[in-house]
Amino acid sequence: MYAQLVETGTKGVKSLEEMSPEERAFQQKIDNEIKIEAKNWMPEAYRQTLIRQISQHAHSEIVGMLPEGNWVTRAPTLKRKLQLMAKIQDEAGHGLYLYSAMETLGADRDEEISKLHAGKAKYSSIFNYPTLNWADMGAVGWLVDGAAIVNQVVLQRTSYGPYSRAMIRICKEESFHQRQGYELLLTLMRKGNQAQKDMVQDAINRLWWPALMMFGPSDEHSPNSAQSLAWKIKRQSNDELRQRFIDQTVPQLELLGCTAPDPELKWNEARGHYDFGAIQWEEFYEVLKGNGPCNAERLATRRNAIEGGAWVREAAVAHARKKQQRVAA
Ligand code: FAQ
Repeated sequence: MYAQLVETGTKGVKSLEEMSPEERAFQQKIDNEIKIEAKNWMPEAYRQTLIRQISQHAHSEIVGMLPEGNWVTRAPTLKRKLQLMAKIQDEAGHGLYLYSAMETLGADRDEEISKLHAGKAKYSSIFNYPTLNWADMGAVGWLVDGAAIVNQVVLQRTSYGPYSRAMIRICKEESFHQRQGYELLLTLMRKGNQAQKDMVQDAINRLWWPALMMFGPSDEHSPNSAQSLAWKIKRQSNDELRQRFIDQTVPQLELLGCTAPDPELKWNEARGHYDFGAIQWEEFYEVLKGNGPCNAERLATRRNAIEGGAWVREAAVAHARKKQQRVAA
């Protein structure tokens, strides 16, 4: 991949001759699939790229708890409520592993979280959409976790060791999330009344396009991809992963008996892939700028959680100090 990127003169990617001896040794390690660990030398831009991506990923897991949190008190049965709560707790755990992986790069967790709360850090666009009916809980699991898995399965092979190891654990849990979401939708479609079936189609209509946007801008408009692919932080491009997600999701959509809100979605025998319609990138960039339907609400909820929980953290620190003093005495 690296040789290909250099050969094709991909923007911003240095050739081996242009590199310092340290950079060259680093790139050769990457090319030989040797993981980079926290104490190893790394180019500053590699460190910064990882801090950016891992912090955004961690913020996404934490903000991503909110659309589902909206339905915990209204889950239709005890079993569904337990499943939903378990899933949301898993997302919190993913956020914590990822913040820890980010800290191994020298980044400060509180600082990065402050950037999120100040509206300066990104998190996945998908979580700025509302969850309006119960079927959204199935569609989030199936489509949102489904898209997240396609992206994260390849990140298990990312070049930075702590990120790669976090991904291995996260992927196992995401796959349970995807299945519980799909099973929820199948139940509504197979055993539900017409109103429940309509809810499923409505949820798919609203979440389909935002799920495709999760993979990021198309390759030609993705400023970070070339260097991230050369460093094997990313292992496949945004468009390749988006296509894989569509190809594996459409048969599941058909099994549900639902349709996608895309009249151009069609199997292309010659390409061996599904063709699909144009993504509304203006909408994606508006969401990134903070103008999505729920951006303001999501950030306000996170800020309130931190401020409202301050007394708990203070009490925990005071308790720990007292305990330490007792041990020392
Ligand atoms: N939303 O040059 P690229 C989940 C930004 S986890 C917002 O292509 P890159 C689990 C990008 O940051 C979901 N911003 O960037 C769950 C960059 O901005 P910057 C999160 C986006 O990094 C399920 C700019 O656009 N997963 O769902 C988005 O090479 C259910 C240019 O883009 C990850 O974070 C977007 N969708 O590729 C939780 C996976 N796309 O920083 C709860 C790890 C792009 O230059 C419930 N991340 N941008 O100002 C990645 O694989 C990559 O960061 C990409 C973007 C592929 C997301």
